[in-house]
Amino acid sequence: MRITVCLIDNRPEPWIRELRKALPDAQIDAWAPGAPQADHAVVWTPPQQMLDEQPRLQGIFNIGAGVDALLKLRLPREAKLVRIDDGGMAVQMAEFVCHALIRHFRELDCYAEAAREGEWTYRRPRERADFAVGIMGMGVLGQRVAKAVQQFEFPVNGWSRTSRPVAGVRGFSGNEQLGEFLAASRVLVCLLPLTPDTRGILNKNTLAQLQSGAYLINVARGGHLVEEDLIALLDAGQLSGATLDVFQTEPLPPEHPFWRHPRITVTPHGSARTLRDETVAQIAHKIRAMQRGEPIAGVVDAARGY
Ligand code: NDP
Ligand code: OXD
Repeated sequence: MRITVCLIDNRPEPWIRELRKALPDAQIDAWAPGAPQADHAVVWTPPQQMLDEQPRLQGIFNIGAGVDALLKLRLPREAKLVRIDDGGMAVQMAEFVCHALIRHFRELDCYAEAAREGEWTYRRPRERADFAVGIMGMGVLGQRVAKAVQQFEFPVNGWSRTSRPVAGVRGFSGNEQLGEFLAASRVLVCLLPLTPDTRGILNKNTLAQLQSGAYLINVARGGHLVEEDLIALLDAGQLSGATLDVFQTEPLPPEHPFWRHPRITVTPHGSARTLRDETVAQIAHKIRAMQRGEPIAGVVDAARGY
């Protein structure tokens, strides 16, 4: 079995070293133009040339959860496209979202500002019942985030494409229930995949349906947010702030207004990083299962877009 590794923006050597340990019988090498035909590929944003030169791939293993970049490419017809399921990202996402939520709810930025002035002042306690958290996308990451948020006793709403009953979460599904979901939420967390149906879903019409003074946490993809609409809603006082981990253009250009907006917190697409050991173990497990002809989890449905 031959595996080719093509990781743009990542050094392939440590991945190859770990993959060789996990799959000692396989021939595993970094992809370069003209590389021999492989059975499987381990990829992150590969060039079209790589896929065109590897028409007999059986599995294309993305080292992340989101496959939006891959689905823009022409893929070998028979290959299964496989995403990472959790792989250590879900707990990171849960801690990141809880941190942003609690920082907003407990007004920790106001305390930090007061401390800089040497002021000993209290903020009035706020009712957590007034801060319902709406999670868009109740998949692997959304469900883990919901569980963590529930631990802090915030009301939780979940929105998905199909109905996903989760204990303690008020569930909404489909476009017909989007308005109701938004109207019931004050803190909005986006954990949707980027697909033709979800591109631009965070816009002036949807964000304006949130409860007054709403807060946005976008940890999914920059393409979900219409960036100028967010700035207009913040400046009009309709939204109270946002934590953004993902952007239309990454890295976020130095002149972008998000960097300097007083109510926007920017992080560099790091809310949940791919962990190499977990990811390699998951990919090796799935490749072995495929060799035995067994079904595997995390196969992307290209027509659905995730
Ligand atoms: P999953 O595929 O497990 O879950 C996706 C969820 O979104 C599902 O609940 C699905 O509904 C729902 N969904 C999809 N399309 C729609 C739609 N049109 N309307 C309503 N709901 C919809 O994905 P993950 O939880 O693993 O990951 C989510 C995204 O998070 C990734 O695609 C990626 O873009 C992003 N991500 C960001 C990271 C970062 O560092 N910032 C790190 C990792 C991931 P249903 O349940 O009905 O199928
Ligand atoms: C992912 C990401 O999709 O890191 O896994 O954004």
